[in-house]
Amino acid sequence: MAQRDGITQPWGTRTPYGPGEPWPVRVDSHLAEGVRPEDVDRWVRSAAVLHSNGDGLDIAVADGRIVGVRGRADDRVNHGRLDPKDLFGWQANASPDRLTTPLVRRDGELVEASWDEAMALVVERSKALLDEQGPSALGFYTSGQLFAEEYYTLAAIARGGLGTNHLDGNTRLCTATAAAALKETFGCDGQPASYTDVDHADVIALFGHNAAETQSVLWTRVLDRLAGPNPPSLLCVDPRETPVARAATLHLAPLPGTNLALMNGLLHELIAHDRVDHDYVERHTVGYADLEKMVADYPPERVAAICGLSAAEIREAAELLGSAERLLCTVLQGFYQSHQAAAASVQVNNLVLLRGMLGKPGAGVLQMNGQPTAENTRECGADGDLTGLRNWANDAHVAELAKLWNVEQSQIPHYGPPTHLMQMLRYAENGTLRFLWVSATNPAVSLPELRRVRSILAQERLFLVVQDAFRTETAELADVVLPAAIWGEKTGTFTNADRTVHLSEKAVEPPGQARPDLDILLDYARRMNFRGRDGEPFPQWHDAESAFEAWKRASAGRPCDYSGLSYAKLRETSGVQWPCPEDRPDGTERLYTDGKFFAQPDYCESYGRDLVTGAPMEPDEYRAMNPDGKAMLKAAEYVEPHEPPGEDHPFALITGRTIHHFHTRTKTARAPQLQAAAPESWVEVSDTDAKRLDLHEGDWAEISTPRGRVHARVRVGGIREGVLFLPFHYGYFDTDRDDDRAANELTPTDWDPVSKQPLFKTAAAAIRRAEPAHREVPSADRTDNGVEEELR
Ligand SMILES: Nc1nc2c(c(=O)[nH]1)N[C@H]1C(S)=C(S)[C@@H](COP(=O)(O)OP(=O)(O)OC[C@H]3O[C@@H](n4cnc5c(=O)[nH]c(N)nc54)[C@H](O)[C@@H]3O)O[C@H]1N2
Ligand SMILES: Nc1nc2c(c(=O)[nH]1)N[C@H]1C(S)=C(S)[C@@H](COP(=O)(O)OP(=O)(O)OC[C@H]3O[C@@H](n4cnc5c(=O)[nH]c(N)nc54)[C@H](O)[C@@H]3O)O[C@H]1N2
Ligand SMILES: [Mo]
Repeated sequence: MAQRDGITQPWGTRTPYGPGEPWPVRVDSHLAEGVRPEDVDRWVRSAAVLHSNGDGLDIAVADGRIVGVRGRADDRVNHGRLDPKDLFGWQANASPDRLTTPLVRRDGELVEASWDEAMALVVERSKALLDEQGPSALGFYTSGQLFAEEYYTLAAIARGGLGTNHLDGNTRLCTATAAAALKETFGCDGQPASYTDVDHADVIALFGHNAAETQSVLWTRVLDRLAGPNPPSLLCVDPRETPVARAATLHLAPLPGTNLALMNGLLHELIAHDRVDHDYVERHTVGYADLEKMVADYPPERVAAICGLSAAEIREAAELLGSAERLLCTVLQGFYQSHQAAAASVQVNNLVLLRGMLGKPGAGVLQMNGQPTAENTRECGADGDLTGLRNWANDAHVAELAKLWNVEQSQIPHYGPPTHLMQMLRYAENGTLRFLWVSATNPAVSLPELRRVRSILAQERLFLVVQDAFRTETAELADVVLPAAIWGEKTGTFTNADRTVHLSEKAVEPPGQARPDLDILLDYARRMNFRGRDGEPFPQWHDAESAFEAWKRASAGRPCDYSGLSYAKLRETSGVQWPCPEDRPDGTERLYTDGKFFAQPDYCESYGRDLVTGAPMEPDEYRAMNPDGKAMLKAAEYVEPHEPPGEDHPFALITGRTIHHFHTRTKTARAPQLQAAAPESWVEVSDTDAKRLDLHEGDWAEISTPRGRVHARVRVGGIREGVLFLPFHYGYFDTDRDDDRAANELTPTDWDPVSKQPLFKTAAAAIRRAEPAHREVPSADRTDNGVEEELR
């Protein structure tokens, strides 16, 4: 068992292996200082929650407290390994500033209240609004970080109980584009490939995916392949020189927002050099002629000019992709949060289809997830999706769900498309949405154009409920704050980016009166007196395991079939991939191995959209285009980004992550090692730009866009000329500043027309040297003690 320094050696030591060999086991662990392995009373089964990788781990418990974690050697995802956030993030559970009682707003102040008082307020307001205006007055904004049981329950309550279609998850900011790209190509969500494909691939291409920092254990798997015999070649597409770029055989650094042009150029080259598996394309796809015609207009020279690359680089990349025998592609936020997000991501699907690289070891596409449980938000229908990856536009699917829930079909709103989050904000802004219940997300830091977000959430006429473990920037704006139990304090299941389901068991009691989200939701349902058609209390389940059993029934026969799983099975097997029907209890490693898709018109999750405008296709159109449910090659034309750099704002601003922090840092800033490793925000500037602007490493700079300005310390290098990068992790909770640090002060209110995912990686910005004026600035080399001081 290795107790490595997870901060200075984030990926640990190499355990090299060759193609087709099993990835060796390496068990990582971290115990609190002074705790020895023999002091641990119990090891409790769980998995990692600070990314989407799904690393299997056990929680160490001593004297009723969490005292550490240990990777599980037999887990199919991590073979024992843990990343820095896995190793240290658990300390946040015991943070002294956890929320321990409900809070309600009285005379402008949040004050402590009992559960009865707080829930009574929530229920009174819900009932009053239902009477006054009907269900469209109420909305829910949830997460990619709860458990499947909780999402399924929330979907049932919002749609089957209240009957509102204002329900979305922060998955809208995260993997809405992954889901959209899969629906457009395969007719349905569902990750085609498996992490085990890393073991077999000879070329791995990462599109806008900094896996080294964001899925560090998966990256360890890649590093171990690179260190072994016959290593794969790597292609990295990212405007920054990330650790992935540094390890890559070939690094393309396109201008932000030009992904679609680049993809069209790569497909152009594959077709021009006949790197197409015509037999596969003929048998399993529709749409080839249109795609061929579209990409004919994207020769390397034209694409090079759009993307700020050389034609030779594009040809070289196409050659690498075209000559691969086992090609694995991954896609993440560099595509999903950038201009023409879904259209560009779909072209990666097209790439693997053209090359016939699907459903066999080492070949396929991973349209990645980001959050630990984002897959569950989508499949349970706690976002804009219909429970069980069903199709909103197919009445038979809605009827199926009504039957499962034993409610009238008319109760489930399906008269129009479900409301996506950015639209809900608009409704709140203009006053038609008057109740918003936010669970496990921190929109006052994570949404674009924060000044606007704050003004919407702070409105008197909006009743804001915030359910969190900490008093976040969003909680500060709430009318009622509900204290939640978190990972390690409650039981439930969740599913990672390659469809692996884990059970996470309760290890310790939550602090004070904090309660599991599931209990809070069911309590609300009972107080609202929701009933099924036979008068029975709705939802018909009452705890985690009965919710899981109900969810299994809702998933049966759908692509995300859980019916062969049980808590008992998940206590035995460390990670099972869905679909997992009763006759295949060990799950399914890869989808589409038989060249059959979930795309049949009566079965598919979506009839698709126009990739440029986002206009939905009619059911009849879909049926005519794809009667046999094949994979769909969909083409799209590149159009210019909405906010290109110009005279006043000459830079392209992108935002993203660093290895040590998770999102708005509610957990990682409370883990001393992680906070000390990255205590303060920074801005990446290229060498050339830094010289020209007389900016030096460590200088303070002001970065501004038409929405606002922030200050950050300069880091010189690691990014292409003309581009700036800011991490989005830094809100205000551990500073005395109120509005000049968070990257989202700068980002625009704009979203992808297909997936409705906000574009966090497209903005025009300016930068200049400038000290932040009005406060003390923490230095970059704070010690652990300094960090703890700050949090108190
Ligand atoms: N350490 C850490 N790990 C995490 C998280 C975390 O907060 N911290 N969050 C988790 C979650 S929810 C998510 S969604 C994932 C996200 O994981 P990633 O998508 O890997 O992370 P990002 O840093 O958001 O973006 C990836 C890269 O996109 C590049 N990029 C920006 N604009 C463009 C563009 O126009 N084109 C291209 N090709 N690339 C571009 C950026 O330079 C950046 O390196 O990480 C998960 N894992
Ligand atoms: N500029 C910019 N903005 C971005 C991004 C970007 O790349 N750039 N990325 C976007 C992406 S991909 C994502 S996923 C979002 C993430 O944005 P958020 O979802 O706002 O980020 P988190 O900090 O993870 O917030 C989760 C909250 O849930 C709480 N929590 C944790 N566990 C539980 C639980 O079990 N129950 C309850 N009730 N609460 C819990 C945490 O304390 C925390 O406050 O940010 C998006 N915003
Ligand atoms: Mo995300």
